[in-house]
Formats: sequence, C-alpha cells, structure tokens
Amino acid sequence: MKNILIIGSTGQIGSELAMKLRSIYGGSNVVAGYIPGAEPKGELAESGPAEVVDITNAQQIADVVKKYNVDTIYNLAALLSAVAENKPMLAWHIGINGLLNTLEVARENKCAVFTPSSIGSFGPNAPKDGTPQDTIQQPRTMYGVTKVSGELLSNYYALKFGVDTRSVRFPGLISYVTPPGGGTTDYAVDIYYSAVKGEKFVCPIKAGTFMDMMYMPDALRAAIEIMEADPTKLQHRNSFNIASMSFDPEIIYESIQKYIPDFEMVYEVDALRQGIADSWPNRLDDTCARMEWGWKPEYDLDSMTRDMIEKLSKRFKG
Ligand code: AKB
Repeated sequence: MKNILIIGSTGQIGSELAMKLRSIYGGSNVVAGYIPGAEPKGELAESGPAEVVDITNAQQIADVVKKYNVDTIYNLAALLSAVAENKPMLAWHIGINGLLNTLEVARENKCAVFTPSSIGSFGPNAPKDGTPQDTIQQPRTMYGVTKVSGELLSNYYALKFGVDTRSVRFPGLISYVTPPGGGTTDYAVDIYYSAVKGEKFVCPIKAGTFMDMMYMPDALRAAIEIMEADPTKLQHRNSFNIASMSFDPEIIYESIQKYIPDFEMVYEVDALRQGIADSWPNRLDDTCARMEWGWKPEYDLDSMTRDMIEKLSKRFKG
C-alpha cells in the first residue's frame, strides 16, 4: 500500500488524479496538497486528508511527508505554457526550484517522485512527425525550458542518489471536470464547452496546426501505471513520450459536428499560443512507453467526443 502526497492537487490534473488514486489506494492514504486560495472542495475535500503544501517551501513538503509517512510524491505544480511565457521567473521558480525542493525531500525520505513533462519539452528543431523518444530538445518557451530541465534534474537524482523518479510527456489534456488555465492546447477543451452551450466557438489556433491530445482518463492511467511499472524493465525514466491522438482545429470541429450539426466555429488566432503551437511536435512516437511498461491509450477522438458531449450536456442541460 502506498502513502501518497499530491502537490498541486486542486489543479486540472491533480483534482482528478487525487480521486482516482484514492479509489485505488484508499482515501486516507492520499494527501491532497494545496496552496492557500486553492483549497480542495466537495468530494476532494471530503474523501481524505488535505494539507497546505507550497512547492516553493521545502520545509512544508518535508513536514507533510514525515507526518503521513509518504513514500510517493506526485508533483503537479506548474504554470502552463502561455502563462509561463508571461511570467517566466515564476514558471522557473515553481517548475525548477520547486522540483529541486521536492527531489531533496524525496532523497532524504526515500520517496518515489512523478513529475509530468510535456510535448512542450520539444522545440522547432525536433522532428515534427513521429517525434522520437530520444531526440533534440531545444524548446524556445520558458515552459519547455523548465520541462527539459526538470527531466534532466529528475534523471540526475535517479542516477546520483537512487531516487525513484519517473515521468511521462503529457500531450494536451481534455477533460469535462476541472478546466485547464493558460495552456496552448486549452482550445481543445473550450471547444466542447461552446458546442454544448450552443455558442459559436472562436478558435485561437490556426487550421492545419496539429498537436498531440489525450482524454483525461488515459492520462490518469498513464501517471499511475508508470509509477507501478516494473523498474527492471525501464530503460528510460524522465520522461516517456505517450500519445493517443493528434488533430488540428478542423478535425476536432468535424468530430463535434457529427453530434451537434449546427455547431459553428470561426478563427481569431492568438499570436502567443499560435507561436508556441508552431514550435511543438505534430505527433509523438510512443513506442518506448508501449515496450517498456505496456502503455496503451483507450480513447480515440470519436469516443472522447461522445463522452465529453454526454458529460457536459448532463452538466449544462440537467
Ligand atoms: C499546455 O498547453 O501548456 C499544456 C501542455 C501540452 O503541456 N496543456
């Protein structure tokens, strides 16, 4: 049985991952770490312990790890790509100084650590289609810089100190539960909200811009399966390419139109997000994850669209 701390438990991934981990390992064995102002609510608040854990405060992390005998830390604290471009110092402080705090506490207390990386860790010099597991990583965004540095730092702690660090490179994550904030791939979530509410969608990303995307249930499973994987089979650690679908705005629009035929979309391109998207891969090659720990996505675009529309319709139309 694991004792888990989630840092950033009330964010887009954390809020769903916490509930999933609690359903597997038991409510009392998963501590929801949060920062003041982002307190857990509802089911998340009621189903297990919660503690203030600011990733930039090493002592706070250490105190909670000791109090709950934590052996596994999910580090989900980060600024997403577009926000990080506007607040680069803060993005570095949370993404790298925060990670260093987490890794040091993990080293001292023998914890395993999961820290997600991203498709944003690649840059314009990496092959765009079928981006390999091991290739050039020269991102031109602060988000990407923190993600590559985080991968290297996590590998360093594994090699030098034996800390069990593992990670996946998440694509854009799509969910009907907690909306994302400040990502380049957020349009692929917002489009479903507009469609279900009967609103015209104003797309900030140009037609023809392909990016990897994934439905949240697959992403949660990836985060759990990599931490459960047999370490003797892992040739990589930080971080594995994972993939399930790649599309551009026209393709997701058509997928929604199959279920909501009068749905309309227009384009008003956001220069910051478009620039970031243009520097990212179109589609990652996830062969290593499939071979080393059996990664396999369950959702494709159509099954995701059906589920998103059904769940959001229930919420908005009652
Ligand atoms: C973002 O768009 O910033 C994130 C990501 C792909 O890492 N969703």
